[in-house]
Amino acid sequence: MVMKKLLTLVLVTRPNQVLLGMKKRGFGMGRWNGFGGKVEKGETILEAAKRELYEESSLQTEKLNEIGQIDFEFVGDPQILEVHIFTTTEFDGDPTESPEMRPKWFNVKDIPFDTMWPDDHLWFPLFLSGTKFKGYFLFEGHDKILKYTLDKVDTLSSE
Ligand code: 8OG
Repeated sequence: MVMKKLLTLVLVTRPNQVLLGMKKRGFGMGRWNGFGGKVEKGETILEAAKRELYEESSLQTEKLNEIGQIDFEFVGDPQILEVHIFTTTEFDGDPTESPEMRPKWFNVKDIPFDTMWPDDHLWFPLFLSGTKFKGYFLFEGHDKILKYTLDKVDTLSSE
């Protein structure tokens, strides 16, 4: 039986820059990433995305746009991670380090793909050009992609 776990990921941008955080602990530790985490019981995906952004970066937003949805499968793990990816350009507050993340603005030309999840360089160009997408990645461990699909879409299921 396939079990799905819902996760969020928020990518905050300003002109020519994207805010990433260095993950200091847990899943994805040592990699730059957007801000996000598990959707908890009783909250919507959108509520979870806002909450996780605030908890991890101190930024608040009322305006998230869903840009992508990716399913991640790991060999030997029956649980599929269904990650809902959002962007925003409108936020309040200053990015602040949290126990989980150390935030930093990157120029879009200097995104540190070598220290990010290996799938990110494949779909970041879509996100950066405002193109909606759906993907599936099968990983062996956390470093090797065995196969994947990535497609542009007009709408996403939760819209
Ligand atoms: O709560 P936790 O920090 O474990 O949530 C994991 C976060 O990592 C969540 O925001 C979703 C995100 N994430 C994955 N896989 C990948 C990936 O391959 N690339 C990127 N950029 N983010 C990922 O779970």
